[in-house]
Amino acid sequence: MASVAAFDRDIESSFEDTLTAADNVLGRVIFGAHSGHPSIDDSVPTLRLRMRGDSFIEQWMGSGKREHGRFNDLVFAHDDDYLFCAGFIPACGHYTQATQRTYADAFALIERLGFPKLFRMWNFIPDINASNAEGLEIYRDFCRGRAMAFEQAGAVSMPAATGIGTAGEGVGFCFLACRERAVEHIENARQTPAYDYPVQYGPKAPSFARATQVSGQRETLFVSGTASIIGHETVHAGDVQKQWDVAIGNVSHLLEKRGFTLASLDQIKVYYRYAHDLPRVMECARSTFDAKASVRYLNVDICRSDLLVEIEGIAQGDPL
Ligand code: 3EB
Repeated sequence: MASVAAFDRDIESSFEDTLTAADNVLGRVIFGAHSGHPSIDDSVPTLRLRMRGDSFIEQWMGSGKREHGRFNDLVFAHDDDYLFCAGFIPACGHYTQATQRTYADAFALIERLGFPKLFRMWNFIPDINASNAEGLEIYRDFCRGRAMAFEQAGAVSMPAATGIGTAGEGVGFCFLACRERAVEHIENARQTPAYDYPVQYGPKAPSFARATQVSGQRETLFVSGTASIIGHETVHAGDVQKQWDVAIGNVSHLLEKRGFTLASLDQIKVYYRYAHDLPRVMECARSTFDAKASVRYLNVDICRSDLLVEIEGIAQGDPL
């Protein structure tokens, strides 16, 4: 379609230490001291997440021709190409229904606004390894509601995602979607697709793809939160160095499958469970990633209690 070429622009993100001019910002995530319902600040949808570790602002840049709004509890902004949307589920004893409802709103919104191609989601879940009011792990409770929403939506495919802890109270989430760009969800031969995990990991499997590739002027590969899981099993419980190596092996496999290398990974987030592992994890990152890559470190619980580290990032460019 001729109109597509005119708006052929890649989605770009950056990590900032302070707020910058709002003109072309589609959405912001503030990793800091506070969490709560997202707001629209200066016309920019803004999600605040209370986190331990680095404080920083993730910004998603649009073309400048923005529209913003609210839909039930969701805040959003979009330009001609991309939609950023954020939401929040207050802390509760049972997350299944609230998650299902809020995700259903999100799917209704992308349908209504005409951004059907969901390509990246983040979910920040409080007390992720604790039990809910009925004794089900909160991550599994969340996964059940999310899976029901995907089942009901039918047409929405599961994108690259992160499901991770937060020090805030309530689930904060955000996602990116686009109108008509080619979007491809990718699995990893080393890992069972998360949506096929056996029932031992919870009543409904996690709903996400290992990576999603978006085609624009350049190709962009969004790598999901990736941990030390081979097949469906955690490997190297208790050993952060070995977990790092397996997680990086998983990330490399995905990148190479799409013609990228580890050196092209950027906008990296490293999630680590124990504060005392930070020096080791930073050393691992220094010896793994390109020196110019931006890397932020977040001290949070991870969706399986035996996981110590999880890694996500974005590769952008012309693959080999
Ligand atoms: C795993 O199965 C566990 O729930 O959205 C990575 C990425 C993980 C996303 C999610 C969970 C999620 O690989 C970690």
